[in-house]
Amino acid sequence: MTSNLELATWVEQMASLMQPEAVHWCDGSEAENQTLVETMLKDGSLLKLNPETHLNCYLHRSDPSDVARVEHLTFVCTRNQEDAGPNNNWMAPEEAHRKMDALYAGCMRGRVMYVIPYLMGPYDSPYSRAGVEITDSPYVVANMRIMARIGTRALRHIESGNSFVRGLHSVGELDPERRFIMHFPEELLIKSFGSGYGGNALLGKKCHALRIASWQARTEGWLAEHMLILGLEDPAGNTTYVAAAFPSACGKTNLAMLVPPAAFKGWKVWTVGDDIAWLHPGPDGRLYAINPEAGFFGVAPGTSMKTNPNCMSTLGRNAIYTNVALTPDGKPWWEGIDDPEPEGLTDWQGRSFDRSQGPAAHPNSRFTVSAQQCPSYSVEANSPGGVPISAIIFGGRRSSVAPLVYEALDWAHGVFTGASVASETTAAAVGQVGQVRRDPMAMKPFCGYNFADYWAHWNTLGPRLAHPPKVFHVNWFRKDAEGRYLWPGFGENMRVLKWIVERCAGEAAALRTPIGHVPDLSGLDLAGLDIRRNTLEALLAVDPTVWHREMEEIAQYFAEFGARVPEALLQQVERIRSELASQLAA
Ligand code: OXD
Ligand code: MN
Repeated sequence: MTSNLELATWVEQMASLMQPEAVHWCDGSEAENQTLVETMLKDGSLLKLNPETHLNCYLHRSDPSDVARVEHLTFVCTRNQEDAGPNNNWMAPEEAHRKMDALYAGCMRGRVMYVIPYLMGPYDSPYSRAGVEITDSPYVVANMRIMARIGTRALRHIESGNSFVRGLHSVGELDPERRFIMHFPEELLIKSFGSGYGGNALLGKKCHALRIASWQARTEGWLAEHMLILGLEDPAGNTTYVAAAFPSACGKTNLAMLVPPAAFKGWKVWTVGDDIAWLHPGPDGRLYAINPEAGFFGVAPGTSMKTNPNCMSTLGRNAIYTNVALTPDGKPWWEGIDDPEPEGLTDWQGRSFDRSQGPAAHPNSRFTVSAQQCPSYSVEANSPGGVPISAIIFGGRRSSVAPLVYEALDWAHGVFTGASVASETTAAAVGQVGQVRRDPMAMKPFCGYNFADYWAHWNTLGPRLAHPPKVFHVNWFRKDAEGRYLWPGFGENMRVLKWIVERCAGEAAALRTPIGHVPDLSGLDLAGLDIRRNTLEALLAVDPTVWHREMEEIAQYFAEFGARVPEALLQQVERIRSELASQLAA
């Protein structure tokens, strides 16, 4: 099935371990997809949605115990435990292989083994990387077909001598007690068992494009990041590209597809990616970004014509919905969608909806859809050389502490700013929601090696760039004493993006604080926005007492990484602490 001996041998070995009934090499064609869809419609793992409103769209209901990434069951298996770092669960490679191979033995009896060659990144880009996922889930194949560039062309890429990441996946029996997602970065290998859910099963995404790629990026001098990429076009037609890292379910898809408010005539936002960016130093000393993915695997609840009209227009056809609710006329429905809750709703588990049993759509319910369908998809999104990044934005979900936006003083301070990001947890991962945790660069669940080494790697990158991006931090989620959001968010975030772009051009007023430059009250363009002055002051406030405590917590967090923490980060802690102390003493 392939002229690549290494690949052919591996597939043969895996087939003899897993003993499938048949082996199918995916070509990525429409005909193949139709056959898979038919199979899934027949066995009930897909339901056809109303073709009049949702042409070629399907609903999948996952096992109720398998609805999110399982961080506690996700491991990085390096020879040396220190290399995985305190930020990862670790298991010795031999033990992990033994465990996984025991689970894999005979696991595909009576099932088809699908072999999916895929490419992460645009065709013909020197930055793109190949992988091959072996899976027994037709649902995974159908999703991978949207999220990555799969099939014959990817296989040719591998056959022409390019290396590839190997990914093994079986849904097993979907038993939460027999579920593991293992990474072997030194072997460019992923082994996943027991889950059919997105990030655990679509191995091109988090497992390859973040965990394995971040490891490769460190050894090769680039960055693999949990970032959206967007282009901001001004009325004169100049486009500035920014990359922005936010933890899961904090609005990356909404920001990537933002529609500017009416007062911003002539401004446009172009979407390059909504979840992952691969960043490479370019020949001109700027940082260039590609989106390794080809589709969006977005969180459905909260998505509406008000919050994300571009996304809603993307979703009407050729989409797979997972764990959303179903209306009696066969349409997908979720909390926060425009249409009011209809009579006779079926919830995400296929039960007649009863509010006392929880929300109708699972809070981490998703859509999978091709980026090509997005009205704001950038013409540069498939550019082999990527787009030049002028600003990097870090963000978290903080109801207090962090101001709406601030700009780091320089690259080293920017790395500190990213490394100290904290955010309240969401439903994207199994576990308690709403807990503040440190999520450096929004990579806590995704960095495939020791965070201390990762920060050191970030530190080396800026000085290699003649024109490094400026670094910012934003927080759309600050609340008042009554728990109400201070900032309207969504399209209004354009005002913050504009300030960022102006700062990159050396314009826009700002005040220097110990944590960075915060907009002057006159610095943000508030035309057409009804916001009180005291609300704005509360949004932009940097309280030295609160930040003094925050710095304590950051210092404690860094201490968890021991002597490996870069000195440059500790110097930032000292500088900010001493500036805050002088403010408090004054
Ligand atoms: C995702 C996530 O699916 O971050 O993108 O959980
Ligand atoms: Mn994500």
